[in-house]
Amino acid sequence: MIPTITAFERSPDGGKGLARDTRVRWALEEVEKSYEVRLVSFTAMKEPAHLARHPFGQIPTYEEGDLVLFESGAIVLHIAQSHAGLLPIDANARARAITWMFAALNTVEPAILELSTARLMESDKPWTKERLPLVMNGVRGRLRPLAVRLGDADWLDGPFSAGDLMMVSVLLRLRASGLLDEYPNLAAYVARGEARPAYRRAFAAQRAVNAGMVAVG
Ligand code: GTB
Repeated sequence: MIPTITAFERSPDGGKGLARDTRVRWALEEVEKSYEVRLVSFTAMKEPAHLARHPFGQIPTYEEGDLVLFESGAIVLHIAQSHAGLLPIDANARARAITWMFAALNTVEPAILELSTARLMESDKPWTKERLPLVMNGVRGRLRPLAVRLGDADWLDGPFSAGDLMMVSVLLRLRASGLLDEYPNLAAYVARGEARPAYRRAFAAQRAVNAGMVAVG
């Protein structure tokens, strides 16, 4: 069965791949599963038909037969658990890969989101000049230990896994801030993720939807 995901009809980033449908597309590409995309406008996202798929009126969602999922982490985990290639067979290694998915979403992404909010939504506020360095240090507080743990390995725990897919997807959002460049091994890690053929196909697919649109990020 071919799943259908939802994505922005017009992504505010103009096709830089920063919206969360990209990580779902990437997971599907890694496991070589075809998919269809339903593009939704900001208005349609808040209408009953989409709210039935996603209670918070957001993208991405995932539909496959009777199954309807929301939350990019849950969707990527479902794809990884139901296809070979994104999670190790060994139970302990599998649990560790899932741990890295949660670390990306619960420990690293919140600090990065705070920075995006400060840079994009609060840039005109009088207190942003003072607050921004604190928020940037908050991100460094996550990147530093991550860089130490990664060391000179290619991936976080053995072969590439859904944990890396999620961590790279989260770190990608830092590019414009320059913070990633302070940690050369993390910058190389992200570049390795982006160089994967599956990521390139996912990026190209979302880019094809958004090409020519004006970016905000
Ligand atoms: N926790 C949820 C998940 O992981 O799936 C969060 C989903 C989410 O934030 N979705 C966003 C959305 O639908 C799109 S990805 N927003 C519309 C709304 O809430 O009304 C977040 C996002 C949006 C835009 C950019 N950008 O332009 O750079 C980057 C990321």
